[in-house]
Amino acid sequence: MRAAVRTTCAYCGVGCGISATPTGEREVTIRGDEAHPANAGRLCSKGTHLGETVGLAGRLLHPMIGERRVKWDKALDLVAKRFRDTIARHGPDSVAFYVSGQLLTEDYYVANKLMKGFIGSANIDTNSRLCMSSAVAGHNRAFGEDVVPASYEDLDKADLVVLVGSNTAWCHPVVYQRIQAARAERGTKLVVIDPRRTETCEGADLHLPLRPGSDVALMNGLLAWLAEQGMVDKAFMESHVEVPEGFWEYIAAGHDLWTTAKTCDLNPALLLRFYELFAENPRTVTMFSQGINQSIRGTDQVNAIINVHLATGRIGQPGAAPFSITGQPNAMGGREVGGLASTLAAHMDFAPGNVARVGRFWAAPTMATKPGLKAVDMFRAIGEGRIKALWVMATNPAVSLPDAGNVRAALEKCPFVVVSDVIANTDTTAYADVRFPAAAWGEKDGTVTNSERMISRQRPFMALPGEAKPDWWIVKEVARRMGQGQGWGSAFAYDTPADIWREHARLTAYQNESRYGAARVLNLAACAAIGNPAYDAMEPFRWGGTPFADGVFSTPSGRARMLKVGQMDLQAPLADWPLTLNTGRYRDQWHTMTRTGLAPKLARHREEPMVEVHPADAAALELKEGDLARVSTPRGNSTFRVMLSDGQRPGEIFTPIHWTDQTSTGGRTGVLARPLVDPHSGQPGFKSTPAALARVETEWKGFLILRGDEPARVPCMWATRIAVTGGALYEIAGNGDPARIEACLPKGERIEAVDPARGTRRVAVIVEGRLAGVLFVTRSGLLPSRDWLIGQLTAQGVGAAVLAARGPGSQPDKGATICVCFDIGLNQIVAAIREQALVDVPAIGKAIGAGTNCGSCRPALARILTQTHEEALDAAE
Ligand SMILES: Nc1nc2c(c(=O)[nH]1)N[C@H]1C(S)=C(S)[C@@H](COP(=O)(O)OP(=O)(O)OC[C@H]3O[C@@H](n4cnc5c(=O)[nH]c(N)nc54)[C@H](O)[C@@H]3O)O[C@H]1N2
Ligand SMILES: Nc1nc2c(c(=O)[nH]1)N[C@H]1C(S)=C(S)[C@@H](COP(=O)(O)OP(=O)(O)OC[C@H]3O[C@@H](n4cnc5c(=O)[nH]c(N)nc54)[C@H](O)[C@@H]3O)O[C@H]1N2
Ligand code: SF4
Ligand SMILES: [Mo]
Repeated sequence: MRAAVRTTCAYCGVGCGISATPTGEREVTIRGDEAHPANAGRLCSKGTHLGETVGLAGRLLHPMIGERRVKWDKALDLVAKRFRDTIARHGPDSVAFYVSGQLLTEDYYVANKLMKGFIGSANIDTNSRLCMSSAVAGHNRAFGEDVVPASYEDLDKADLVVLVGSNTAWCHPVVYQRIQAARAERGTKLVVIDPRRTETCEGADLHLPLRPGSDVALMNGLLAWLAEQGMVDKAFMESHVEVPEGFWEYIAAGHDLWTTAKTCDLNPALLLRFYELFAENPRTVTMFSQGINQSIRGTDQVNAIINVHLATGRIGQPGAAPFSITGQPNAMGGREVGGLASTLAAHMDFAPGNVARVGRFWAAPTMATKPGLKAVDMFRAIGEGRIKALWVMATNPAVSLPDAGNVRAALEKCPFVVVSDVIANTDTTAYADVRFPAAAWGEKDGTVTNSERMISRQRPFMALPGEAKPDWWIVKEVARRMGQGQGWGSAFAYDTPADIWREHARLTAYQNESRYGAARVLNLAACAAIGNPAYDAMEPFRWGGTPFADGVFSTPSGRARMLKVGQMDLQAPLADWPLTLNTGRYRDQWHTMTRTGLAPKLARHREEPMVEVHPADAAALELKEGDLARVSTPRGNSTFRVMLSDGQRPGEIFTPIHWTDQTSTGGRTGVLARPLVDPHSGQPGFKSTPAALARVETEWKGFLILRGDEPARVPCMWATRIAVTGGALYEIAGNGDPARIEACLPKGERIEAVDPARGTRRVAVIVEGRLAGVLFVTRSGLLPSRDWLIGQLTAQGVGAAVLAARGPGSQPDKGATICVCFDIGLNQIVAAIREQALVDVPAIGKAIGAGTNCGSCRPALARILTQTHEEALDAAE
């Protein structure tokens, strides 16, 4: 066994430290790093199961031109030539990079430098545009710099944590556990502000199920009430905050409790309880994410939150801060190097002094002098033919951008598309002229910055497979080729990530003093001369100390700014689109599933893409649990499995963002959202789209289980695929003769059973005593549990009994997996609660183990307990 390598999780912005011990060439044991301050050894379900995702299934291992495998030199030369020619003919703004918060800081830095300093355009934007850009714009407006003035330690010290538009229990589980620990240890109060009753609400003192998009009204209402109670910190405001003309008159008018409750569609007593909690607890952290950012008024929503913190002086103090929690592992690193089209580099914008300074530092021949196109505009420009060469790195825009149907049309039309990815076939690589095989997590080497500005190392513990190369290497090789004969060579002469890191650190410190204008908090001077061994051994550290602790902000006056922000008009439902579509994440999947989709254990929590519907809406539409239904919006439509949920507000439905053409014939949320964006940040309003819902009838339903990891195209209306141990499970439904599905089965010994009365057809294929594939279809009957059959994929001596779908002593259906670590399903948990009269979450843990490892399922266990007890009471009545 090799020594453990300390690295950082591949997924969310919590940035948990991981201790990875390789146990084979592509095998690793994953544990939480107890010495990492972000998680102190804890990991959530996704981090815990990273080991299941490091195999080579589906990996892109060689440079490809079209479907042809080529040498690196050939692919790099072609990309350099096509970009150079396009620029020569149509100018620098005719090319673009679309990058990602899943790049390392070093990768990001090189891509940004190439575009903004050498190509001379700022057409480099990142998927962080879809994620954090409203927070960035809000920070810049309020503080004069994009600084998150909070850390996880503030969560330990706060007396009140307010989660706004954040499903923390699922999306930042380790932070959620930290909040729950603070509740248990010191009675911290927790308020959740979200239109849906998510699992995050299970451990909260108060849930405000507000009308979507009414957050500005809520925050302004809070501010008006605080002002009325004399709770404004006048001394702090006078010394440290600029208040716009007429601000308090504006807040005082029309923001009383009753009007606010009406706008937000909230019970006034509930709202007042929140106001009182806020008043009682000066140590408040307000943590927000996509429910705030992903709105066409996202920036105003961010500033409405910051206003409240400035007015009460709850900033720069222990346990008091507005806290924008980031999504991706390196969303923050991208912001630090300037990877957004609207920023230049190192927290500098495009002011002429900054352009000149960065140009000097880079010795850049052709500096970009103005912001470039933001993601949605960039893809519009591609569709309109204004951008003619595009390079996509570490993101899947054919799935994740709004109006994804038109994004695909744009990619199709674009004369030259390059994609750097770790996976060979994604919805986006389908449009690539050139594919570059990038190094993946576990192979990559560099740094990431988490939500609280903590920089940590990602370290490799596996060799690069095939011909894969780090993203920074690919970019600098293209840069060197593009610059041939123009003297750019020395600007991209990096040998190691440490070379890039030092340069980035030097740039953050370069002329970063108040005599050059307001000094920037981001200053990594201490790292500017770090040696290679020290870089390798670098411990996690947070930059910026406690920002704004001295009340000095990064604006020219040194004062923070309050902004007069108003509630947007909330539209009444439209006749053709009577519902509102909200979109977001599942607990055990990451984005477009290229990674989490490889882990059988993570697949069983939610096996299919579902549309969550309030029971009253479902009744009106004659929809039952488990039906298929089509969600349509002005931009497109897609099919989902119906899931009834009284945690939805009536009139609102929710779909997940994870499914793609690789994993399902339906369930694509990206095609539904409109390309409408916030005017300041350009961030799309993903959380609110007018929609309609209708049942989709199918004549039969069934499932298909296939051994091996080669994906099959199943010719029917509905087919979704998940990884299972030893193969894949497809849930299917359709019309016409289901016999055609048998074409998906492999060749081998075939056994079948047909029941014409129920229209049931069961076919199994056995190869050398092992199950190779099985198809179950029924028109009116029930389908058996898949669990036992899946187990047969890895069993020996399988025979005709397989058609009975259960063996001697086989267990009843476990139900959807709730506890991933111990593979415990809903039905097993309900049975344990009933049979052993369990009363709380620890009791469930003691009885059957659920929730005792990573803890991600504890909120779900709490909910199952309540529901099971309620059902028992109902049954007793
Ligand atoms: N399991 C998992 N975790 C992840 C990710 C993942 O894919 N899977 N992705 C990571 C990334 S990149 C990101 S950006 C984060 C996102 O993390 P979150 O922002 O927590 O996740 P979302 O599910 O997108 O949305 C959060 C909540 O906003 C609510 N919301 C919708 N409209 C409104 C509104 O008008 N007002 C308010 N107050 N709330 C509203 C939604 O109902 C939803 O519950 O998660 C990160 N962590
Ligand atoms: N409707 C709706 N849409 C949304 C959202 C929403 O809430 N609702 N959320 C938005 C948000 S916040 C986000 S962050 C985006 C996420 O959306 P995307 O960024 O499109 O999603 P990912 O699946 O993370 O895409 C990452 C890609 O990079 C590849 N990859 C992984 N590691 C590496 C690497 O090291 N190098 C390279 N070159 N490639 C790599 C993966 O295989 C994958 O293809 O989705 C956005 N879209
Ligand atoms: S909370 Fe989970 S996904 Fe996020 S960094 Fe930690 S282990 Fe990874
Ligand atoms: Mo994100």
